[in-house]
Amino acid sequence: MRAPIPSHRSIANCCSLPPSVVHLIPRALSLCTRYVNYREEEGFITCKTKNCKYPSRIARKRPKSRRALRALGGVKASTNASWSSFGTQFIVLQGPAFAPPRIREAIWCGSTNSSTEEEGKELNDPRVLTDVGDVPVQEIRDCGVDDDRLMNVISESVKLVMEEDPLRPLVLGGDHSISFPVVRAVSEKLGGPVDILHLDAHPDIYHCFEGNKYSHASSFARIMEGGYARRLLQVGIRSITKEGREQGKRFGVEQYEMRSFSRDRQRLENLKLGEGVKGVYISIDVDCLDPAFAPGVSHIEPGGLSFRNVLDILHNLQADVVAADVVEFNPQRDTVDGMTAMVAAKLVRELTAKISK
Ligand SMILES: [Mn+2]
Repeated sequence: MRAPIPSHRSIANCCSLPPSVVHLIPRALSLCTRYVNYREEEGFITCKTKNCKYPSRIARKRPKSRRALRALGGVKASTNASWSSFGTQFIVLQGPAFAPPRIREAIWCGSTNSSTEEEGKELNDPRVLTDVGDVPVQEIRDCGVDDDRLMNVISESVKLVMEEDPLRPLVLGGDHSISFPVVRAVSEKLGGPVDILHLDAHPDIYHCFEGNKYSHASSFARIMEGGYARRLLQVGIRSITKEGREQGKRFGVEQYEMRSFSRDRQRLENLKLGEGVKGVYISIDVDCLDPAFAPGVSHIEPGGLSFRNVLDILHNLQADVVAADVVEFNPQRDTVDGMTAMVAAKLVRELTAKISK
């Protein structure tokens, strides 16, 4: 049975979207229609918190995989929802918006196989990875939707994915500002805080950065204020200001700086997180890596982790990883042969192995 398709205007109205956004909805709707056809028992995409049809675009890129996943039943799988970054006044920072397609290409390119180092899982296996497409963040923003509502669109999109048990979100950025709405959604959906392992050259914990409380440099301040995380471990830090340290203290953040990495290394390679909370969230800013390994980032900061350091931390982590993000890869600054895209793709691949059961 096919569910009735709501009118564009009724969707815009019930989600309180401004008239300027209405023209985006036909495209979102056609994608919703595919979704509707697929989830016949559900009828249509529903935004439960607002009790309305959902305007966001969630495409079925691989419907056959989804069917197979459903048929297999009871398995845990990760899902890879990606979206473009937020606009910003700095041209160079718009680069991350172009990252998800490059990362997808690198994941499936023929020059490497699609199995993971951890546990030798196969990315072609729908129990391991299912791509649910993009949320058109930038397009919605370009229509004048304010940041609060944009954050809600992202959070609701993540919740929508999480409703499809056993899918767990693995989000591609974009810049680091997406971590706040994603972690918020994960915590709200699971009903409590998570522990966060955050790999980054920067703590991204400014109360407000250049007048923007949703800036890429403020996401973890919003997460901690909201009570969405119990523990926040920041690893790879090597560009931190006085405010960054003060905010870290204020929120009880465990900041592991690169200057003492050799001392902290053993502890970081034997982490056990998430006990007594709803699970563990991993946020990887590609600039946690030394630029020798990943030059394609917006904020180059020498003296970082090696790729193997990151894998050692991830592979040895004892945790139920419920969601993750990979952010800040900037294709505009990558090498001509797309080295950083391959690096980001491998991070996604290994995270996928970690998340899927
Ligand atoms: Mn960073």
